[in-house]
Amino acid sequence: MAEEQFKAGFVVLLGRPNAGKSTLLNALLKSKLSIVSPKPQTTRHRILGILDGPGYQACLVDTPGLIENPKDPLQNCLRRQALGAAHEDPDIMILLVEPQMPDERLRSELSALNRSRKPVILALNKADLPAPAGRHDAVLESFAAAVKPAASLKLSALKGQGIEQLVAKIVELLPFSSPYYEAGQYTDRYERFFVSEIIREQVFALYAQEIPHAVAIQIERFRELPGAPDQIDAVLHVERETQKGIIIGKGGKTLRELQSRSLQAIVDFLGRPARLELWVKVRKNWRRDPRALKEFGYLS
Ligand SMILES: Nc1nc2c(ncn2[C@@H]2O[C@H](COP(=O)(O)OP(=O)(O)OP(=O)(O)O)[C@@H](O)[C@H]2O)c(=O)[nH]1
Ligand SMILES: [Mg+2]
Repeated sequence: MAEEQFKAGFVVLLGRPNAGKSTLLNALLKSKLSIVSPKPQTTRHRILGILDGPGYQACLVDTPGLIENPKDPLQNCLRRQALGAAHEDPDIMILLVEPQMPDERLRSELSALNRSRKPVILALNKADLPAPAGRHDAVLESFAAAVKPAASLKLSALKGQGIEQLVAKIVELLPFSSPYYEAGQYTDRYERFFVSEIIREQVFALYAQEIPHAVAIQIERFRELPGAPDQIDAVLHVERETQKGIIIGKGGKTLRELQSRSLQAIVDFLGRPARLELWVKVRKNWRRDPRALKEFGYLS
């Protein structure tokens, strides 16, 4: 294809925590790249997933949910990451909303965000869930009035409904450009990052309430050994002794469960055998500690 006909650009996914941004990224890529949980504030970094198709390359950026009122420095970091992605002048913004969102503030925030007037695709996610008649259209209309989208659509990232239409819209709106990444490159992050995210996803699945939000993970060692399983050592940092006790569980039972679930998911991801050891350490109030936030990769 002649270079001037190729389309490529950056497409940022924005929305409130829990709107389904990471589920949508995975659905667009037809592969699990970003972790998902029923709890808000799951994603803590921007995550790039590269979607190559005939004549186009869409560089999709998952973001942490836009938190309205950050309550600690970690939440501040998450909010800044999402806003930063919007301010870096993406070619397209996908604004993902939910049927239940009574989001006056989000509407005005988002219309203010789009200073460069790049095309916005307004997408109502979770359209598979029952809602009162007319609710979906009403939500779309109220956001459309604020953000003046180039396109509005309904979809279900979970069920894969409306994804093809969304891809078609993205391709239509992408600018003409040569690709940004080599064909076949799938993301810009290393295995180490995904391994820590896989463990974090299992933490979300296994522990209740606030616990997952109090956990940060560092991969201390990731050794690839010829002819032997990879050796991965990960530290789970928690904020208090009591949380450490909960993570470990009676007689170490819960931590063993976490280790075995995480290892299974890591081996599936890597496609090769691995060994995984987990340690739990207390890093007092790390969510409020700029040094810790920096160390754990949340603050640059
Ligand atoms: N019913 C339904 N549930 C969905 C859909 N998309 C996502 N979910 C669920 O919504 C929850 C949140 O999904 P995520 O993809 O983690 O949401 P997120 O916007 O990335 O959340 P943060 O990372 O916390 O900002 C999960 O339980 C998903 O399974 C959908 O189309 N329909
Ligand atoms: Mg997410």
